[in-house]
Amino acid sequence: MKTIAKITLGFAIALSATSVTMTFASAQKLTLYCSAQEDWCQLMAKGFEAETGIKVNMTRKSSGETFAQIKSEEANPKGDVWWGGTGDPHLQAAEEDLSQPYDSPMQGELNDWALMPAKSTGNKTIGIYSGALGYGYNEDLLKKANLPVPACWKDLLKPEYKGHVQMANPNSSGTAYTTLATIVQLFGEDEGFEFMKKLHVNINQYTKSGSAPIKAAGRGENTIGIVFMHDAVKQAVSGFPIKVVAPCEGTGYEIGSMSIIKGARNLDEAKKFYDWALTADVQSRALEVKAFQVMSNKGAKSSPSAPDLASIKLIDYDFKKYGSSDERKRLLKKWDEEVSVLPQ
Ligand code: S7P
Repeated sequence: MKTIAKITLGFAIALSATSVTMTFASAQKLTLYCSAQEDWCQLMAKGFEAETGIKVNMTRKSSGETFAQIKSEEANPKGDVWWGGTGDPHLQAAEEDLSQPYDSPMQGELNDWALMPAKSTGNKTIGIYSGALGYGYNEDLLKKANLPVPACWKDLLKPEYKGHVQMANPNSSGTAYTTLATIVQLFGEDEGFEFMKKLHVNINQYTKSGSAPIKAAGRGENTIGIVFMHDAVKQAVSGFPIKVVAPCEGTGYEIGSMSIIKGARNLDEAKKFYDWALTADVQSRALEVKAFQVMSNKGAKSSPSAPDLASIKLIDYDFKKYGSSDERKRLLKKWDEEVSVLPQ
């Protein structure tokens, strides 16, 4: 009897240990909101899953759209980590208490610029890459339409470019919000909005995603796309007839960022992903998908094809102001009311 009891007890312990293990294993998951390019998002999700066994449920949306989603889920957060996308909406999320602090042990390996968002928000967001804004054009289409080669922001206002320029909508796209904030910082608010109104006349379409205008140019469906320069380089090195322009007046830039969502259901996994995403090895893999941003880890590899930020005339982009909730809302409202409604 004693032996049977012992065996039964042992079996029960083994069973409950198995079910504990199974429960633990099934809890290993991560919901990732990704605002970089789709192929890079896939690479990150699959790479993390393969290395850790943690199941990743990834959704790709533009920066402004992801911000809006996180805001709408505030009472019942569904995402764990928001990776990629321009820094301004990440800063806004931090200010609106939608993200939570994490002091990653990886911070010591990062460039100073990547730590700026962390310092200004009490570690609620951190830089993962940086890149300059500019535009690209399809050389063949430009020649065919007998158009001059543009070199400056103001060139894009020329009447001959009517219907030839594309950019994203700044409400959905971080790239386009960076464009709006850059133009306002370069020319001042009044002149900047006059610029946006004149540009509107030449715009053939406001896309949802920031890089769509240059992808369309690559396919020969659009002539000039206002995008981050690295997104234009990606098209050029992929064999499309795209030329990249760093506008002569100077230009803004992004600090692409990452945040842990407040109330993350899988906090341990979120922190694990966060640390992993900041390693030199993982950041170097960006080159596999031709993502030519400057990475935040000092040891990450870069490509000779990547735009050289040191040789581009960069403005002193005011992240504190243009990443603040009030300013972002105010500028977007003003663009909606004063620019987007104008006839073309
Ligand atoms: O990954 C390329 C990139 O340009 O995409 C991000 C961008 O914000 C996502 O697209 P939206 O403009 O539609 O938000 C940039 O952060 C990044 O450099």
